[in-house]
Amino acid sequence: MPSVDFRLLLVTDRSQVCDESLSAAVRLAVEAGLPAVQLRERDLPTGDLLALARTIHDITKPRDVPLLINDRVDLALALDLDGVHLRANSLPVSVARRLLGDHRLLGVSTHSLDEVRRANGDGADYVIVGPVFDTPSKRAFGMPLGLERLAEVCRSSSIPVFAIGGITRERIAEVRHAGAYGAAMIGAILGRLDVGTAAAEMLEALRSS
Ligand code: 3NM
Repeated sequence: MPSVDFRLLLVTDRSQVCDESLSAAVRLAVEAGLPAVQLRERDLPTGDLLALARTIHDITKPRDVPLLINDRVDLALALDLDGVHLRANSLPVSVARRLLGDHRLLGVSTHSLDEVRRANGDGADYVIVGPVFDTPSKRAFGMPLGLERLAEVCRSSSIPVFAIGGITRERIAEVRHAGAYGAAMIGAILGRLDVGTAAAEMLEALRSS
């Protein structure tokens, strides 16, 4: 089984990048020490997504930074990526695992205790739990979980839990205190003009939490 040896996961959204291209922003973050990337560009046609994934993989691979891709088991296999991140209505974990093998990471997005327990039972390597705090893209799904629910979820998960949704440098200590293994984020890194500095700040917050 691959190990989840990173505590910070950058989830991509190219629409949030300020100045440069997504791949240029990822390069800055990786050069600043970012340890893992989840490519999540759900609106891109397959050919464009393949090309983007290849460009980003050329940045991450030489630095041994795992690159995971949302949902697309086919592209993970085609490009020999490090793993796949599944949504609730993606392929079941067991099916994805059969296709991907044991040497690739398999993560699952979860939004409740039940979903976290299921992902544990199904053999996922890690879960992302959220939204923990308010975040614009998830308002349609109702109230954020908050820190107490996060703590409850963390207590019942034996695989690493990454908190997502409105995570900032200041909130990293709070989610770690609640039991999260790590943090996943978009805006706090990609939304900054100084992407590299932002990534370094998040890493420092994780190290000191
Ligand atoms: N998934 P930011 S919240 C992509 O709750 C995503 O599953 C979430 O963006 C979930 O770090 C979220 O800018 C958005 O708040 C994360």
